[in-house]
Amino acid sequence: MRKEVVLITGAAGEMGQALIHLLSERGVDNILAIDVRPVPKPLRSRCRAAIMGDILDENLFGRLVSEYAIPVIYHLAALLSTRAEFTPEAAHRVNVNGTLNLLKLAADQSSWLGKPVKFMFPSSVAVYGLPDLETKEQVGAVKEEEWNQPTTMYGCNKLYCEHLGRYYAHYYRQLAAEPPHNGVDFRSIRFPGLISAFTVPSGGTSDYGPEMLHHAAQGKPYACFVREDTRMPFMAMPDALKALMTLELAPRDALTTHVYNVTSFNPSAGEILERVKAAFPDAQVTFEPDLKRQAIVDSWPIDQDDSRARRDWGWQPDYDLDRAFDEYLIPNIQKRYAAV
Ligand code: AKB
Repeated sequence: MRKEVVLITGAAGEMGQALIHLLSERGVDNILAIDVRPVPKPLRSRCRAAIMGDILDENLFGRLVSEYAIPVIYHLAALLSTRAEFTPEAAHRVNVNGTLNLLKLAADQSSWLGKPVKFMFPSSVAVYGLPDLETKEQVGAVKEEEWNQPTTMYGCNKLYCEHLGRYYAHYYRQLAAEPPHNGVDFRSIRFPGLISAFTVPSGGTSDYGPEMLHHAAQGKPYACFVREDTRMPFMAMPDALKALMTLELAPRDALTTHVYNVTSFNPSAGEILERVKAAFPDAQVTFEPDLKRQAIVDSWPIDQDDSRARRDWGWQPDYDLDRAFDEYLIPNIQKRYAAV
């Protein structure tokens, strides 16, 4: 008998680690974690198995098919926006070919299981591309179908993979004698920049928010790579997980699209610094914009319109800016670095 598992790719990444923690706290004891990096030891014991493997490796997929039944996939593995600009072709391989491999796995698994496989896919604010700051200011919160002209490889990859997900959900093998029905139940969320109290992101362009906070908490100076007035949407990690879990559990017939915006607050970099300074008055933060990374954030919207998620599956963040800092980020970060 194949063992039934919940598959998480990118399990050693920021969201992967937080998701393993949350699922295991909720009693999920059959997590199969996959990452090219080792999953941190304390989290490994919360998983049924943790495999160090590459989502581009066909042998890995052979092993998955023969050993496991997989009704739910959280495909979190990706190269983020800044990192992807240094190695765009490698990013395309991981972000697109990797996703294609997972979608194919989901389609195969659904034939084995005789029911749809849930495929949870984090997309990003990076799928939007605004031409200039004036337009960014004017348009405000963007709807899902607006401004889909990303300027980064990562943004292009995420946008295309959303389409691949829709394709696998509705049109995969559409010319076959007996096309599969509802094989892949693809559900995607366009996340804003995420901030966690427990991990620091790497390779992203929204990283200035979390980096500023984590540097200050450790008493390290930080040179912020965007202007003080730079504004984009952010979200505290617990809300990102809440969004993923709520969308996963939503009844299929309540969903009117495969891809949803979610958002919670959108401070400027200067406003993030104000919060950081309120908690760490000695924080040494300077603004030294890197014009190229700045241009990427400038192409992202000031905010995302998440009314569709609110209407279809009752999305509502728990953390506004005050609560995110006062009740989640600052107390947990203080504890985390006091323990080091
Ligand atoms: C990045 O900066 O690349 C990510 C994202 C906004 O998706 N954090």
